[in-house]
Amino acid sequence: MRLSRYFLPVLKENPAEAQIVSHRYMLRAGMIKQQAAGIYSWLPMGFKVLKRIEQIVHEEQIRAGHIPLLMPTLQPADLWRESGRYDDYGAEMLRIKDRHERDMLYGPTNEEMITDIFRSHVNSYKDLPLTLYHIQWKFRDEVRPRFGVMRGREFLMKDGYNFDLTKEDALHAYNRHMVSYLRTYERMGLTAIPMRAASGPIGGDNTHEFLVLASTGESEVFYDDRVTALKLGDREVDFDNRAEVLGICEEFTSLYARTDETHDEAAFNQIPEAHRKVGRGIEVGQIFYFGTKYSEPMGATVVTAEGNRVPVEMGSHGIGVSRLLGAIIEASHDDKGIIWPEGVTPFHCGIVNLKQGDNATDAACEGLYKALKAKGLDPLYDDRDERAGAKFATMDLIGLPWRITVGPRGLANGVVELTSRRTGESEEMGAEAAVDRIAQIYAGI
Ligand code: 5CA
Repeated sequence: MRLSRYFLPVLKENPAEAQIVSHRYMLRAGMIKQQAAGIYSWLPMGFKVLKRIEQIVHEEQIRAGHIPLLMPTLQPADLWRESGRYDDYGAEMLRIKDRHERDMLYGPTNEEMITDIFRSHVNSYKDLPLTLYHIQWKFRDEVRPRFGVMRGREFLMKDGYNFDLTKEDALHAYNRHMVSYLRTYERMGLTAIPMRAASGPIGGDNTHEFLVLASTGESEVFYDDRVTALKLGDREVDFDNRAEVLGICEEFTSLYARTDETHDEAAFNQIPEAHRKVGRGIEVGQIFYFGTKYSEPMGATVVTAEGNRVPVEMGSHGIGVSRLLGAIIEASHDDKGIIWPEGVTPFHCGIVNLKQGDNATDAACEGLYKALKAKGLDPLYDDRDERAGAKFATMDLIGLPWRITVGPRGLANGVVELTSRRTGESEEMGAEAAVDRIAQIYAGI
């Protein structure tokens, strides 16, 4: 993309309404625009990152054997009357009447609807196990929408639902979600710690939240800091192998890590003092096992091998897709702007032309731009007629992990400059070598 033809409405001033750094940088970098409290338009660069995050979520869900579908945002109230949650949900639910005076709602989550789909089409234990998920907009009329996309009213969530014959099978589905989430967050450059949590309106007693440590997080967390060193890495996981999946879950949950809702001071005090930490975290996902809480009242049953009809065992599993943009920025920025991890960056690298209009630098930049694209990369070429300082400031703000700077002095020596946004270190090399280096960096991502 050429910046001169893109739509990147960067703000020079700090927006007064933004209290935390991720909100400030998302507004300044022209990623989002607020349309009403907690409701945002996703401008092109924000939309691009949102799509990258969605793509990672899809890949990791599919890797774990889960199946994507798409349910609507609007739901009939009658489904929620069947589960008993229509009245329970309270003011957080946006209730709507259609022209026939039928009660509708904008879905805050989809347990009822997926249970309805299941009961309409599945009848036999032979069709289990089954895990269906979608990535869809939700609406929760939060009392205090704040911090930009972090606590929105309209927000994008991945929500998945498992259907199993036995509790044991459903717990395996729970564990499968835990492992797939660990890899999902790692690919986004995040350390998200699974912490024992409380279930709230979703129900059930088995639940973990995934928290990214950040001083601006809304949850108070208590943990053994050795938990932050655990990594899944590129370990191959056989998601059908229960012992292997359980082993990974045990490894990641054996150290103390809890939110304030489940905190146990006595157990916490057993941690050696040097590792005992109290901090704050951003909740980027939550998994639940709740058995037959929805299947029983809604009649989602299967016939067993013995010919008995039983309600299915279920759980639900959510990732805050739009919230993740804020969480990633909270975890990865400096005083100049965002520092995107390679896994989610909107463009793979930036090209800064220090002397727009100069035949040699223009030609070198064009050559780089085409060579990067020919390798399947997605560069952002700053071809505006702007001062170098302004171009650097924009690149730093929008946070592309790599920048290639092209100027007449370097070109005279046959070199361009490759700079890491994270370390600030620069290296001079030939244009071709720079293209190869960028291609190599992204080859494994
Ligand atoms: N049905 C279950 C799991 S599918 C569910 O709704 N879980 S949840 O309530 O925990 O939401 C899942 C994730 O969505 C949360 O972990 C959080 O990351 C994100 N989320 C929840 N509320 C908001 C909000 N108001 N703004 C942005 N993200 C949110």
